[in-house]
Amino acid sequence: MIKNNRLLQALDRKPLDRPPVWLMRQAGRYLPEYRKLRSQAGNFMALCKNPELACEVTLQPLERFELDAAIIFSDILTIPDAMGLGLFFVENEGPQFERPIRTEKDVDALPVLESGDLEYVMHAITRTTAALNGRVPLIGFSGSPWTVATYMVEGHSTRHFATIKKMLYAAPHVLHRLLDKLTQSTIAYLKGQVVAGANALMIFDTWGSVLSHPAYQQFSLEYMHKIVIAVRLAHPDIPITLFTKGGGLWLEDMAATGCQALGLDWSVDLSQARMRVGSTVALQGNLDPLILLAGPEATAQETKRLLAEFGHFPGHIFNLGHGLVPETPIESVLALIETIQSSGEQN
Ligand code: 1CP
Repeated sequence: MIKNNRLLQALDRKPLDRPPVWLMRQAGRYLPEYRKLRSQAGNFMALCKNPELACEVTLQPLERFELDAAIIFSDILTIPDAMGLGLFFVENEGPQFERPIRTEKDVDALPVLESGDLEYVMHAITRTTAALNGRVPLIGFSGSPWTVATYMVEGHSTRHFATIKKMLYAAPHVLHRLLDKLTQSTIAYLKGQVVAGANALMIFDTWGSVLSHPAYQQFSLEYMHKIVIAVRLAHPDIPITLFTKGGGLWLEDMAATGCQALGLDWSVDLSQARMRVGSTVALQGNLDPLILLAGPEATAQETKRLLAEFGHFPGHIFNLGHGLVPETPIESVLALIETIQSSGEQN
């Protein structure tokens, strides 16, 4: 039984006195207690792979702020790591793979995962739901097959996406085969997260917007659609949020997948988005995370503007348009949360 089920009600588009609030990357480097635990663990992946520490990190932001949800501390790259690509993180450079995927042979050799291949994530979820004891819901997540594939094919973070786009245009069947294996693995992974105790799911499609209109439909959306259908078939009540960063032009298409909510980045006008899709899905977003660098007052003001922009309609989950950055002042996060909390008292 979940005591604060504001998030689940908003996902169900039930009327509420104020929107629920949680923040992408709410656990992370802007928190000194996170940095301390990460240095104790040695590195980021060691933290993810230790269920006890992953649970502790997940709960850290909830000790400081009155958040309405927890998101399990993990990463979208756990899948390629478990597929054997040799994931490692270089400080200030992000993720890298020892063995990127470049050829049809590489794709053929990749295994399709079962949830047992990522047991440490399932253990972290079980442990965290026990520790939360119904205080707030726990969100599980994965990357979209396309976004995860960009890292697997490029071998690291990229700005140009030249290697994977060459594969997309020159050998589309190879990319489809890779996306298919990732989709099957992601379905098993997300279903496993629900069985382990996740109360809602989110699919992060950070790099969908680098695709052309038809390529987005074929290489990103279609695979997220398959995931939504398969996960909901196994777990009809689990709400799924799709987030394509920069995907504002495709909101209707995303809503048509049967998902329960869309994540919006800051380029989208909330009231327009609500008019386009608001009666079919809930909307999550969309404060520019960098406004928090301007301090608590600027953050509170912009938060109020967004609350007014959405209006007092059901189906709003307050969040950022992308993750908190390490330089974020903690006072700005506090100001954001307090502004949302007090908006409920005024209603
Ligand atoms: O301590 C550190 O230095 C590691 C920084 C870090 C953190 C805190 C990474 C490495 N991953 C995470 C956690 C994480 N990643 C979560 C935890 C839950 C939360 O609090 O939100 C989630 C949901 C993710 C998802 C993720 N990882 C995405 C999708 C969302 C997004 O931010 O766009 C992506 C693209 C990744 C890959 C990744 N992992 C880490 C980094 C620095 C990156 C991005 C690299 C890049 O920009 O290409």
